[in-house]
Amino acid sequence: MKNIVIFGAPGAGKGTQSDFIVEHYGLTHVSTGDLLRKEIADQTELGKRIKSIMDAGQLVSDDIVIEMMDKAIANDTKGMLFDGFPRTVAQAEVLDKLLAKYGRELTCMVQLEVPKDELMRRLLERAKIQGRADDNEATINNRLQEYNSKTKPVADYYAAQGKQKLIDGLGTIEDIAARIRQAIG
Ligand code: B4P
Repeated sequence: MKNIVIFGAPGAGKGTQSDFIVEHYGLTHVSTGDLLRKEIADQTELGKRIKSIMDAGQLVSDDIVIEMMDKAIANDTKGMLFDGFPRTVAQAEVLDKLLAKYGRELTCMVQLEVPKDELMRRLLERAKIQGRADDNEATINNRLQEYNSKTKPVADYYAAQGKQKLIDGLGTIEDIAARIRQAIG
């Protein structure tokens, strides 16, 4: 059973490539961003608390996303693709413990590498199409800062475990999908 993390800066193509990976390997896709946006759309108590945090481009607290992930792993039988999680080293450490709790381990972490100007271009392009509240220049800059200070160290965590697969995230969506399949095997 494969359990894979897809990792990269905002706009690196995590959500986009997730569709190809879950289809190819028959995995359950879990996106913390999608789960959190659903809480906001449904106007739950949690959604009301996290809306301003996400609109500002900051990370939601570890406790909230960890609880969501525990439930998602408990309900899964196929193997999972984690999209947007872990985003801090604390989340990465908990993911290892949660997988062990359910008798699993992480297969690998796929890291999409994309330069900053291209990240900005993609997210501003998406803003025109989808109008996501956090896809504007000021918020994108905050998200990139959060990524550099809190999320980037997660890459070293997986490199130290020998589980990091570095992927060039520039090119057509299909070419990148093929590179990922080759790296995962
Ligand atoms: P996410 O939903 O994970 O948003 P994201 O980082 O922007 O990635 P996304 O998957 O949507 O975009 P993609 O790169 O595929 O997180 C949003 C917020 O939720 C965070 O800021 C945070 O507040 C909160 N959050 C989520 N997880 C959390 C956690 N674990 N802990 C704490 N807080 C958390 O694609 C971007 C665009 O690029 C798309 O429009 C796509 O069409 C385009 N694109 C993709 N590949 C391309 C290519 N090859 N060429 C050209 N364009 C491409």
